[in-house]
Amino acid sequence: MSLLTSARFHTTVAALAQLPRDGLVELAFVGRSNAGKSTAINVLCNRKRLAFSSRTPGRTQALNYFAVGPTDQPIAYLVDTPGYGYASAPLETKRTWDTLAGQYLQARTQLAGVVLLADIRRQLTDLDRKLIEWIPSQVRLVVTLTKSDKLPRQQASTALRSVRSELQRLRPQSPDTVLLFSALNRSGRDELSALVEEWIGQSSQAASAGPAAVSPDTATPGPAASG
Ligand SMILES: Nc1nc2c(ncn2[C@@H]2O[C@H](COP(=O)(O)OP(=O)(O)OP(=O)(O)O)[C@@H](O)[C@H]2O)c(=O)[nH]1
Ligand SMILES: [Mg+2]
Repeated sequence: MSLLTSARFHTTVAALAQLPRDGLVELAFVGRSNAGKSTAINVLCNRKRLAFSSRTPGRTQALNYFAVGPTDQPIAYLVDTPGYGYASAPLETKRTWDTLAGQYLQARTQLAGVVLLADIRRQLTDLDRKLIEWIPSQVRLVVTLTKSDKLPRQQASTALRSVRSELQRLRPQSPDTVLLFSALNRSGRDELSALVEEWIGQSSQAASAGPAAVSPDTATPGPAASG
């Protein structure tokens, strides 16, 4: 049994003050609304409805925490975040994104890795680029091109190459990964879960025991503000 199949719901965080204070390593799943974040978590954890997915954009409005590891001693959290770039989202929703997900991403010290999901048919958008610029350089990043089942193989490979070179430009110092993913035919699942488990393994050993919190003062407005 892989580590990720032990995932269970832990908590929903609607405001920064509610963030867990146990210092466990966290991996965030981020991306545009409808990119496939919740679906990818379900696929990785081999569960149907652990994280809620929906055809309606903006389904996930808070940070949803899923614990992995032994029940009495979780070792890390997978964090499902609200999508950004939902065109018709009310201003209030966009503000919520900035003050919650945006600040979380920039300042959460126990954040070990970010899984950025992007629909392969759109590749990276301006909001994704802005988000990538925010990710601290020590935080690992994998860009996961979702819904690869929607494109012929050759077009998918072209998209993969183009996102790879773009990412290299955006984060020249970081050993980031780009991969193709499909929830429908499970392609990319093993690669992504191996990567996520590797990050958890490396970071949970290095993680400090003390509580850590994000400081709202250090954050700046996020992609949703302009999206
Ligand atoms: N064909 C196909 N559809 C997918 C794939 N991944 C997700 N979907 C569909 O895309 C829609 C959105 O998926 P979600 O997982 O809810 O997307 P999300 O990024 O969590 O969306 P928000 O929570 O609104 O930000 C759903 O209808 C999924 O079934 C995929 O790999 N292939
Ligand atoms: Mg979701």
